Amino acid sequence: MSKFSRRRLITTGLAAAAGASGIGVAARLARRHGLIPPDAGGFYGPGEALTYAAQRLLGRHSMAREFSRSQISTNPFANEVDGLGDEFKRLQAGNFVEWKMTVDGMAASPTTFSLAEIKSFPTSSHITMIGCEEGWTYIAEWTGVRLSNILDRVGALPQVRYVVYRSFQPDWWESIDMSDGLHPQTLIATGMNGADLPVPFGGPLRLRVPRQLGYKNVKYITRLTLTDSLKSFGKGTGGAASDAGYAWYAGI
Ligand SMILES: Nc1nc2c(c(=O)[nH]1)N[C@H]1C(S)=C(S)[C@@H](COP(=O)(O)O)O[C@H]1N2
Ligand SMILES: [Mo]
Repeated sequence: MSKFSRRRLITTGLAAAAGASGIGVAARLARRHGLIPPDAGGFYGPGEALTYAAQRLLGRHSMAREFSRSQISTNPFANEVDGLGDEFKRLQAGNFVEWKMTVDGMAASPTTFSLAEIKSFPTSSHITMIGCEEGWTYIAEWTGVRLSNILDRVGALPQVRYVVYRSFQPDWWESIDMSDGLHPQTLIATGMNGADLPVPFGGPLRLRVPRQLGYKNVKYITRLTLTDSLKSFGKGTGGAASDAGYAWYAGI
């Protein structure tokens, strides 16, 4: 079998597997961003390559645990958020109709989306746990748009390795790699427990990455920047938390 036809077999198989689980877009992006083994068609047979890619995208072990509706916390704890300021209050008073999220950097079509546009995209939900490094956790149902969907809309370039996300609060920003960026549970969350995302929990928009600790789940998202290097952001470690000495990868 030629190298090319093996590669096609792998990617068609992946698309089929992903299609079956409803994440075709993520599969297409995964192929583009190289989430297939570098030497697929070399010592990996097509079957193993498919397993590797599927594992990265849909593998059981790579999914954050999901809970049942009856396990949703009745009194979720919102970490204190200080100093959102007058401009935020003005936007909130206007029901956030003026809220914008800009996606820039390595994209074919950098775009600024209004909140209404984001809310018009297909949604996805999961009941997952969020936990702070300080020890407390709660379970909630999160609803929003898959980040992979946004990346697809703006035409994320093949070189993209990280998504840097920024908040209305300038001190809060983080980044994730494409394994989390394209992950089906990673959302731009707009809702929680069946209602609009409350402000204390990050409304109107929050990056929800359930495979990582609370601090990677930045509230009040205003901007996503697609990049192949984290060096030019902050001190170069990839986030406000890691610039301050915490782990950049806060997997749970
Ligand atoms: N913009 C912003 N995002 C933030 C924070 C914050 O203060 N501001 N706190 C972080 C921390 S440390 C944690 S543990 C979680 C807390 O999420 P919760 O308020 O939903 O419990 O949000 C994270 N995202
Ligand atoms: Mo935290």
